[in-house]
Amino acid sequence: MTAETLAVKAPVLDLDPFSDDFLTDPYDAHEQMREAGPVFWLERYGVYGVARHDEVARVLTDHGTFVSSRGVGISDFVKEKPWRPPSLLLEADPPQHTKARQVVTKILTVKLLRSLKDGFQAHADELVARVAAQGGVVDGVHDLAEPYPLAVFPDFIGLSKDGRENLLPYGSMVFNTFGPRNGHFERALERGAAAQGWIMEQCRPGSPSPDGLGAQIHAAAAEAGFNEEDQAKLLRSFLSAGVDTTVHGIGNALQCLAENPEQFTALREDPSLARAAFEETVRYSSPVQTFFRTTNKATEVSGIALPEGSKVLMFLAAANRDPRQWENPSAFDIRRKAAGHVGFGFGIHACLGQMLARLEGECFLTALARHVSRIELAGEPQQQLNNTLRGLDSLPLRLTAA
Ligand code: HEM
Ligand code: OVM
Repeated sequence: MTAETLAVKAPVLDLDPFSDDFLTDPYDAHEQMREAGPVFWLERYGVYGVARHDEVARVLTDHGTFVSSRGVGISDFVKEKPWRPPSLLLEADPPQHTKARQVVTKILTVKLLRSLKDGFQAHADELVARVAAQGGVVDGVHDLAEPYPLAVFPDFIGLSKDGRENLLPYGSMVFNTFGPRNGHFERALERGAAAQGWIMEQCRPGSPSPDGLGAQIHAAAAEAGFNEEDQAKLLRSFLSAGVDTTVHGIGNALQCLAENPEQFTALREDPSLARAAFEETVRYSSPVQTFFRTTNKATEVSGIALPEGSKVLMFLAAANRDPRQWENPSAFDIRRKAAGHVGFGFGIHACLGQMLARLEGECFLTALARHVSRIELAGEPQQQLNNTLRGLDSLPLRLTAA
């Protein structure tokens, strides 16, 4: 790389990726960003952005240069105190990250996930059959997408039966706080504050029931030499990232299937496509839209120089529809090979819960294929705006029972 190419300046964009207009319908802006160049400068926030699949993958892969320990939101932890003690997983670099990740990976085995399958499927069949039999208009979010993860995930962790209504507001707060201090950030903090006490209490070693995943995480962390505070912080990662993400994934899947009836027909004719349909939903709708990294030294991406201490915003959702990577990227096609999408991230921080998320998605969509013969929109879907997540507040549906 010569000095001249390194001197190339990134194109400047005045888009606000955290404005309501952008969050409501980001797709034209995504194209504008991909077309602007491999790297661009978002002047409103003083951060760089990458929106093409190649550059997003490149930044995710080079975790030695694009670090997570300075925060994966817009705030640089070197300059600003984080609003909560940093995650030992999401907001850590090797070697600390490696150690924390090993503790959890040892527990979340293929064998464990296999042991969950029958129970998860039974819950999904019961819920979907019951809601489909209701007749009339139902809400895909309130009646299906929220209740399903809430029926399986907290029991799996071993959380107390009381207070589970705190899980969604807490997750919504955490994901909003990766963005700037806009209305979404401030309102989420207000609403989430009440949930914090309950979440912290649930994370305390000794709090989760002894037969759940929570107690196993504490035990494995203790064995690896983590003190009680860090044992709690590991479980906190699950309660932060484990519910809103799958709720939005399932809600978005329902919307995609309602809007693309031929895709629902394909799923009905071959329910073994359920897992692929969920994967395509994660690509197409990207429940987690963005994450940041921070450069810990001067570097270069595709010929554009980035100084030390630059915040870089990775548009996972834009990469997942990059025409350089995908054929007909804006078509929802459950038969396509969606592998290679970055909806679960990539590299050392790739989603730790992706196998659990896929299991929930697969069981839910299998139940839908079994118990529903028609799924139609019965009104306008309402987006739930969040600085990081893409999902729905409400999805009016008319279901026909099979
Ligand atoms: C990491 C997305 C479900 C726990 C990530 C990352 C993404 C993501 C994009 C990468 C973060 C980064 O590179 O900085 C999703 C999506 C989900 C989902 C789209 C559902 C459809 C879950 C579930 C859990 C979970 C169910 C827990 C049970 C985590 C954790 C990390 C993570 C702990 C941090 C891993 C690390 O930094 O090593 N997720 N996630 N996620 N996810 Fe998920
Ligand atoms: C964590 C955490 C929080 C939010 C999201 C996430 C997507 C992880 O506390 O580790 O991954």
